Amino acid sequence: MNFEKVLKNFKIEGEFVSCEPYGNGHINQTFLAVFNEGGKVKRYILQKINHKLFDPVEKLMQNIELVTEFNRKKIAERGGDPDRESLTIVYTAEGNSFYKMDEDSYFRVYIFIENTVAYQTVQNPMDFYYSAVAFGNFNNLLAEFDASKLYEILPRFHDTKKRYNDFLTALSEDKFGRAKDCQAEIDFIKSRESYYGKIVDLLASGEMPLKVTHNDTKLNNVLLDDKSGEPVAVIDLDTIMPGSICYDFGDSIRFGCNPCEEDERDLSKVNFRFDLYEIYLKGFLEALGDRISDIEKQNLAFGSILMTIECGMRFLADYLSGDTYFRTHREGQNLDRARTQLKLVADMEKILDKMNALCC
Ligand code: ADP
Ligand code: GN1
Ligand code: MG
Repeated sequence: MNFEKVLKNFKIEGEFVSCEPYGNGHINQTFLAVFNEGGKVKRYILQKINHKLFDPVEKLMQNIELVTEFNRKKIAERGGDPDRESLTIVYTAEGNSFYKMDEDSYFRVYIFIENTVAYQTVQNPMDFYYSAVAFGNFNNLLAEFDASKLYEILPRFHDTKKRYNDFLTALSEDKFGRAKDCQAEIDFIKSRESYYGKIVDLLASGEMPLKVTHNDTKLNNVLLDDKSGEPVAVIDLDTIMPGSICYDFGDSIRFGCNPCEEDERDLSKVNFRFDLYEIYLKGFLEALGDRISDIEKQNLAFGSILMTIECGMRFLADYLSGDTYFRTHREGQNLDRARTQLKLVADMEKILDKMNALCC
């Protein structure tokens, strides 16, 4: 790819130096672009947007513009620094928030937020605590955002009943004859069917409030200060949509309470970290204050199980379908990812009462 040519379309000063793959996202392609501006190094994040998923890209970017504008205003009102605490979109010369090179290539650019770090696994429990504070505060900010302005770019994203039906379809098609390699995992998912409607049904009945949520609250979607460790910015805003706070909480737990990488093959190392659960819960509840209802609190622990098994069935469905959704770098990677998730579910099920006791 000719990155220099792509980047020329954006309002960036200085000379192009380099552009390399960056980060660990499974959906978009992320690159770190470096420019020399009068002797000073300026860095940017360039992303090739997965336009087949995020369709239409115009609406995706409209959501991100609305949310970042709203957040930047709020951050400034609080005396914060919007350029550091929020994503900053770099516009094209024509003033667009993305650049369409051809039918298959859509790009966007953000200013790189310097002196921060995004972790793949928890290194220090305080990092996880601060990520909880960051996501809890982000939920607070979104609570004031007018949901009707948002376009639901991935409808029914965390509708676990729908995810389960998609999984069953992938299984019945078994396009690559892979189901025989993962019968235990298939049985595990099938035997927990009673879980899948719990939160969607509470939302549908109005018993649980529908909020605007981030929906992809992995630890690597928050930037922490590389010296103090304190939260700086919540990033990766593609999935901001109506949802439940239990989704945001649960997805953070799914990712952060795993001491290993998401695709660890040695499952003896994948042991759910209750100590980290406790720390995350503390930070999240502190940040939310009274902006969380009893029914939401009562479902935080279950939501962690649900988000983890949902992700497990999504990885497994993708394995069965030939790895077309989550990017893979080796054979069997989506199956390995599914297995880590199911191991974490089994661990959490054993201590659900203990997890619940912390917040109810
Ligand atoms: P994906 O959707 O592929 O997960 P992200 O938007 O999360 O992409 O970006 C991938 C990684 O790039 C992040 O985990 C983070 O390390 C880094 N990153 C993204 N945006 C910024 C930014 N504005 N400043 C600094 N780092 C960033
Ligand atoms: C994807 O894009 P990324 O890597 O932040 C996925 C999430 C999954 C996650 C699993 C839009 O997130 O839903 O939980 O992988 N994002 C989308 O790691 O499907
Ligand atoms: Mg990300």
